[in-house]
Amino acid sequence: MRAYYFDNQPGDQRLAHDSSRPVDAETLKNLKVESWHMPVTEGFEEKLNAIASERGYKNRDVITVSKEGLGDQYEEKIKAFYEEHIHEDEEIRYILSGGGFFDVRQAFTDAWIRLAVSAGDLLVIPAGIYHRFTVDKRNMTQAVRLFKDEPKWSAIYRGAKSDANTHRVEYLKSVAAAA
Ligand code: KMT
Ligand code: NI
Repeated sequence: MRAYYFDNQPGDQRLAHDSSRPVDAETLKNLKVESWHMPVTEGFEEKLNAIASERGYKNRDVITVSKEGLGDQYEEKIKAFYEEHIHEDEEIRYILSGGGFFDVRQAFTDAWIRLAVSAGDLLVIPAGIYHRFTVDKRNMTQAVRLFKDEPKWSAIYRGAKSDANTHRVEYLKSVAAAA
């Protein structure tokens, strides 16, 4: 997984938007973003199961973010995923095929960091971090999504309410020391 600062230029969200300023592992660690790479062919399920049980994630599904995969819901989902939001749980995704971009906000600077994911990338982003997602030029991301309880996607879009959300407040506290 490659990480770099988003270039903040207008234009197609599926383009790389690479500012040419890389983001190092230390910076991601400080933001509590974790990632691993494990080829889709090599017993990835064991690692995924371990992470799921360690973190108390009981359910999972497979989403195919593409025109074919989402059908009538395609436009709506593409828009919803790219609108800045938080979750009250960690977002855990394992990419099976295709790829895309997870953009996460750096705490305090509010800079966008773009995480370019492809098959084999396992990404954990913390509860309370502002982020968004888009497919890339391949127009297809197939991913395993882990859920703590029911396999239901629920997001809180950025605004006064999300800023005051306890998971947001706790997240900011937890990263403050490293900032
Ligand atoms: C999210 O919450 O940003 C998503 O679930 C994105 C789609 S998973 C490839
Ligand atoms: Ni999300």
